[in-house]
Amino acid sequence: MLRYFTAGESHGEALVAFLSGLPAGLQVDQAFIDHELWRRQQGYGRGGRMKIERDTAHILSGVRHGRTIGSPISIQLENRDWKNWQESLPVAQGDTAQHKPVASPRPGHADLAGALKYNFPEARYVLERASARESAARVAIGALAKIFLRELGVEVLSHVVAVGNAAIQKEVQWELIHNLYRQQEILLHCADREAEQRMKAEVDKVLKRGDSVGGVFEVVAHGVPPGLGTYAQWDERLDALLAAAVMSLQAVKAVEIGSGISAAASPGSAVHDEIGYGDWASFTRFTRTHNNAGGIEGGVSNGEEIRVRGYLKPISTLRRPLQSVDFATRQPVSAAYERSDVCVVPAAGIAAEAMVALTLAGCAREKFGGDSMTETLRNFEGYRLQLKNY
Ligand code: EPS
Repeated sequence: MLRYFTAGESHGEALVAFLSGLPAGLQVDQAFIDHELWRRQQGYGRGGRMKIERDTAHILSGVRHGRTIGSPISIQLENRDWKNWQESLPVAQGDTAQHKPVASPRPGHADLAGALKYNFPEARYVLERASARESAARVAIGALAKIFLRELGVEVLSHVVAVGNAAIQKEVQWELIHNLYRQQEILLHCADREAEQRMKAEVDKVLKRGDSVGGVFEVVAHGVPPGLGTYAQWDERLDALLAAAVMSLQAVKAVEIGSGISAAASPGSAVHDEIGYGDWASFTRFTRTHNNAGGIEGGVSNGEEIRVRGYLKPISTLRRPLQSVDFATRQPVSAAYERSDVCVVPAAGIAAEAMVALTLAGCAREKFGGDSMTETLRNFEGYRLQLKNY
């Protein structure tokens, strides 16, 4: 069973991520993990914080001589900004006069709900953990899930479909998404240059107004074998697992599998992917006319690409804040403002890649088992042979 967990606050000393359940003998590529962390930090519309941070994964356990040993893996990511917060957010009692309260909750943020829930007089501690900074820790262990999946021939990448009103209309093929991965610079992580410029204009527009903007990303998993997830039980359905995993990311408000949203308004004949039989592809001879199902039918992967979209609300910290209430006086005031990003759609897409990779890796661990990579790959090849009977 693959299990994972993160800890750490946005301006604390470090983030920590734990991943338990990978087989022994998997070669760990440190440079790949750091490159994934770099990808998450890119994108037009990020705030000043990204000038401070340069995330690198410090592996503390579970990897020896460059390979997993079957023990839990823990990874630490230093918060470089910590040096600016040591006095105001100490672990020990410290000097309370140095505390930096978040005096009025931001609409859309966890501030108010979190303060009410945990009995805090203001929202500083809420912000610290609710912050999307935490997604860096997920990306670090997501990179390990990707390294594992790569051994099974599965790759997981994302691209940006929309920023505000600027959207890419056509389906983007895997090759184009793969090309994006090789880029040295990430603007808005869109596979279409013209659409990307329109997206940039959307960011510029909100920047000028002191506002923020959301959007849509799509995660594509390529090379996924049929048979991951199951309809046998509600909480084992792959679509349900992916929806929860992607929805759990900060600011995601909706998740779509394949063309799920437009399918609701279309007749069945226009939605379902007709089945044919032809040349041997990587897993079967069965073919499809298109992939509206997003690679999942009945909660089971069907051998097509898995496509999951996440819909992001605009960032809730606004330079021109909305109306709120002062925690102390209960008087109407503007919501708190702290340095912030104005657009994080590309970064959220990278974090979602991690969540999709962790989910698929978990299902693959379930299906193929094994305590060492040798055993896991033998089981995987056995399944592949079994599929050849069709
Ligand atoms: C975030 C606010 C900003 C973002 C941060 C998420 O941080 P700060 O308040 O320190 O400027 O930059 O994102 C990250 C640090 C990151 O690594 O993605 C928030 O409140 O969610």
